[in-house]
Amino acid sequence: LLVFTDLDGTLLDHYSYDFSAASNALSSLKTLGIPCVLNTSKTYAELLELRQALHHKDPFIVENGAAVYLPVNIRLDTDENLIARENFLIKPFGPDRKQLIELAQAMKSRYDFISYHELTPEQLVEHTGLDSHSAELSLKREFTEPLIWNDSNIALERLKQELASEGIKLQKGGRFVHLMGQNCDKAVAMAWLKNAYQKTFNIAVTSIALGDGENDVGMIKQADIPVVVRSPVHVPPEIPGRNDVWITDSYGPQGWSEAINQALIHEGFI
Ligand code: 2M8
Ligand code: MG
Ligand code: MG
Repeated sequence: LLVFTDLDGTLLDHYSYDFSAASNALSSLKTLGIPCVLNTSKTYAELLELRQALHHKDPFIVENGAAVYLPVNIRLDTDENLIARENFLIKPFGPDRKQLIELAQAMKSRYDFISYHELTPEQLVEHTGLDSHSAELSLKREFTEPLIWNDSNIALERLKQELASEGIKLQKGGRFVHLMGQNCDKAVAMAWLKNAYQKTFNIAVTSIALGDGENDVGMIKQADIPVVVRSPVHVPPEIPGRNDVWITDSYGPQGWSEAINQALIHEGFI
């Protein structure tokens, strides 16, 4: 079993970013040796800190699928030249953020939004409820540029069409719309990593994916066990083509534990 999980609104509470309700289920995964891959909109800098708090040792995926980070001690068969950085090997999928910032600047006169690079840590704190240190870590982006979208949904659709021809997409997150590479997706990064595990251990891996938002739909759709974690702020997203989705009763980390425990029973671990 391989777990892929979103963070904000899923493993972390939407408002407080607290994960204590999921601690027991996280320990169960650790005890059973089941990798728990964090698959999030957050940055590498944010993940370094969060992983310490979570005692997390497994691979993780940053900025909405823009890059997979493999801890160097986890040897996976990937047949590719990965980039080495600190204690990790990186598989990037995304364009450089610089290109996205230039694009955002060029769009500025025609659409109403605030781009991440324009935000001060104080404004980000205000918008997200992150503490100021976490806000600074969130600003250290490498592959994506989140936007606070103040324009209409129609304008958003129009911009999506415009960007498609440039290989760029707009991905809705919990609070932001993320400007990013067309080929970057939580689902694509998940498939790459699942494949690496299967190749390395020469077994068919069962995957479970848990998420609460629109940016999680692709990864949930392709999981063997698809889980939508209930959100206190929006209705559960539709997972097209799946009629076997588990929707948790509880919100956020509480719902996450519920689903993990159910999956462990379902897969015969407990
Ligand atoms: C952003 O990500 C969330 C994910 O759903 C969003 O789009 O609202 C990112 O900027 C991330 O780095 C940050 O930690 C998070 C805080 O809510 O917001
Ligand atoms: Mg989320
Ligand atoms: Mg997220």
